[in-house]
Amino acid sequence: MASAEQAYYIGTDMNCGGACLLKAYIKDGVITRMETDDGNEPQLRNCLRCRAYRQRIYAPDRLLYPMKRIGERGEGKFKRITWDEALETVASEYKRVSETYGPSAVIYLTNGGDMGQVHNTRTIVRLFSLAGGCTLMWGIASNEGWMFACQATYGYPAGVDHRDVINSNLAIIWGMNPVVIIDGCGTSYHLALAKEAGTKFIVVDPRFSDTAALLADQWIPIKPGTDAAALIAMAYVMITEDLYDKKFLDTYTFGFDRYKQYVLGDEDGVPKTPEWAERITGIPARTIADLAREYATTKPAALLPSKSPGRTAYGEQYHRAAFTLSAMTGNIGIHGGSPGCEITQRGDTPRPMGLAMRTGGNPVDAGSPRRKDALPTAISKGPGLIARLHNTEVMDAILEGKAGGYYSDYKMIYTANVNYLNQYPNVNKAVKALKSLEFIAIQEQFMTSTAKFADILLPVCTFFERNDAVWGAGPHLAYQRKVIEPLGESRSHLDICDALAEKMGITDYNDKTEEEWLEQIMAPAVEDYERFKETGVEKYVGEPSVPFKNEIADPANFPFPTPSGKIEIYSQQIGEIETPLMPAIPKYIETWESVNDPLVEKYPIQMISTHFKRRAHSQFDNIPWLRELELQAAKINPRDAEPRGIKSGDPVRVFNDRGEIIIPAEVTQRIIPGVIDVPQGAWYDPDERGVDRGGCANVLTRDTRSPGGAMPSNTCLVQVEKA
Ligand SMILES: Nc1nc2c(c(=O)[nH]1)N[C@H]1C(S)=C(S)[C@@H](COP(=O)(O)OP(=O)(O)OC[C@H]3O[C@@H](n4cnc5c(=O)[nH]c(N)nc54)[C@H](O)[C@@H]3O)O[C@H]1N2
Ligand SMILES: Nc1nc2c(c(=O)[nH]1)N[C@H]1C(S)=C(S)[C@@H](COP(=O)(O)OP(=O)(O)OC[C@H]3O[C@@H](n4cnc5c(=O)[nH]c(N)nc54)[C@H](O)[C@@H]3O)O[C@H]1N2
Ligand SMILES: [Mo]
Repeated sequence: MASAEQAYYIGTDMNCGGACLLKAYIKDGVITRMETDDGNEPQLRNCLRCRAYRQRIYAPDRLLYPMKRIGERGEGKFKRITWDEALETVASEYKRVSETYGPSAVIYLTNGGDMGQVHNTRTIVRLFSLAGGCTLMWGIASNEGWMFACQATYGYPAGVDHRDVINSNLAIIWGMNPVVIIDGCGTSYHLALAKEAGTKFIVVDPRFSDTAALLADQWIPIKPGTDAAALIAMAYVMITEDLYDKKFLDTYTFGFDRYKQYVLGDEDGVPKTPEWAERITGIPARTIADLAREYATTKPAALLPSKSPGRTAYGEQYHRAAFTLSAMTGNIGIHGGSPGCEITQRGDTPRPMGLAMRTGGNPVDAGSPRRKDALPTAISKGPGLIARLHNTEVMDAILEGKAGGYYSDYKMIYTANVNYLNQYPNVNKAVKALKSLEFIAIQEQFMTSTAKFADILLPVCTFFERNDAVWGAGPHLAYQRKVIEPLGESRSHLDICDALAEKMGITDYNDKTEEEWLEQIMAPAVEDYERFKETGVEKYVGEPSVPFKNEIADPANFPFPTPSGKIEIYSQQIGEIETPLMPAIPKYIETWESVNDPLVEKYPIQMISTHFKRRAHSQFDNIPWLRELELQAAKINPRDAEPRGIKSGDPVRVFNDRGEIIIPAEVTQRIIPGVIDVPQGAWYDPDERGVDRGGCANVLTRDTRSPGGAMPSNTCLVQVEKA
């Protein structure tokens, strides 16, 4: 007999940071349709990607069985095998490689994927830690430049609560596009409420983004990678026109005088005037001066810089320059202000939770010396270890090993929750590196560009096929109810780890079931755990949080956790490791591959790679409903397109010394001349000449990091020609 249709609210999660609330209808063990939160305000509505998730779950190309490679690496030819054989192979390869070369020869690669409380990357770190260790990565692809800047300046990272922007009289949205990238569920809704309530919005972005279209009273276009210069020139205007908050600086900050000397040119003979910045940024000097005056004289005002301009060659300088301006205007620690940080769900969350599993301490980390250029007070010590590989240098390390100055020689990788080949710089180098390894195991849901290089493929299920919980920016906590059985032979993340632990002979890996873990984490975090499971969500409706509120209201009892106990405009920690490329005060440093690089003769166009509406990175690129929405195209200004004979829809070659892609052009006034946007995340799809027809931006990006650890994917010169 057919069962009745049932509906459940489910917290979503796929590496966009949204964690919004979906309503799934289930009949006879199948999801029949999906809607979004239609419950109490504030509703946590999904965007188009989650609303199309049904096609992702039931996609014909989902990986449903363990497989082993039968063709060449990268060819994508596989044969179905049993779980037993798959796990046995991974366990014995780990043993062989770690015994032959040492455990650091095994790299565990991971990133976003899903970020539940139970099924997450820690489970594998724990597994390999107990087995003897492995090499881990450091560097958050999204915002390591910001993390570094926060730790140096404030001592810890903090984000703005989107519900507080309504209290701002002026919001400066700097390189941020929440209408598309969500930035925590409900952000664009709260910004729209602020707009209706009279907040003025200024958007600084090389593109007339959807956010600019929706919110901006003024759009200020800027050349990529030059943001620090604009912010520093704004400081110049405030200083020379006496428009800054000296009392705030005296009370709460350290080292402003040194910054002032630099800004005025006492230090290097170059006053950082708006005219100086105009030549660098392309923003007219008058616009910079007006923006400085408006920001300095409107209170409260929120400078809201996103991470994207920080994903440039010296990205941390932009963040530190933004923090300094926020201090100069006294906008830190008050409602409607901002410390110059992005809007983030990692603001003052009402009831923070821990991820479930303790990693147990990774022996490879434990044996590692620290990097000289790591900040001593960084909260997480892992990133400061020499044994860790920066996320942009993994493939170089595989190719070069100890001979190239790396900590180890690398022979095996295990990946989960990452599509490394596609999402990290210099795909062509990565192809070579992956071909050179002895063993590759990939835990995946789809035959991604990275999965094609696997020796063993382990199919992992989606969050609809197991129980978990997520934590979101509503702010809210949401339950992820298992509403259908895992498809095919796919298994949950924790199940795979449990089974692998058994094969590896690790008996003390995990003493709890999924449900026990969940109850342990969630029961203390919610009012009534059973009700939470039933309703699927707990929403918080209190006052918006204010980052650094205590430090500003009561500095004697709440010093900033920096060496001086203050906001360090001059960072003493950076001062101790100072190199010209990592100055102790924020400075403008011209990027490599800038418009003044001699390379512009060959490659005159700056490429940025934005986060795309119809994907979460590479996830959803294969979903037909979403593909209908927008073409993967190189977005180019008519002034660059016309002399090249390029019209919208024409296939164009976008290339540099690192590689070449061919995709259609989209000729648009919505991007400034001299810049193209190739939205990141399209699936790498090389033709017989090795030219990528999928339009993967990372075929072109450079595999290196900023001194502070940012992944500089928005620093990249290319040429564009009609194909
Ligand atoms: N050029 C350029 N490159 C970029 C960026 C850029 O701006 N420009 N942005 C960078 C940023 S900020 C980030 S965060 C990274 C993202 O980089 P990734 O995290 O590698 O990107 P995803 O495409 O989300 O890849 C996650 C993969 O994990 C798989 N997966 C495995 N297990 C699970 C699971 O349990 N659940 C889910 N949902 N998926 C699973 C998914 O199928 C998918 O293939 O990309 C970075 N790369
Ligand atoms: N739809 C969708 N949403 C996502 C993701 C996704 O892949 N798809 N990924 C999620 C993740 S993990 C992350 S980290 C975030 C990323 O969030 P962001 O980093 O904020 O996203 P981007 O689209 O890279 O950039 C935002 C804006 O910055 C502009 N920009 C680029 N370079 C510069 C520059 O040098 N200066 C200035 N001023 N502006 C610049 C771009 O034109 C764009 O409009 O998005 C999250 N949300
Ligand atoms: Mo990210």
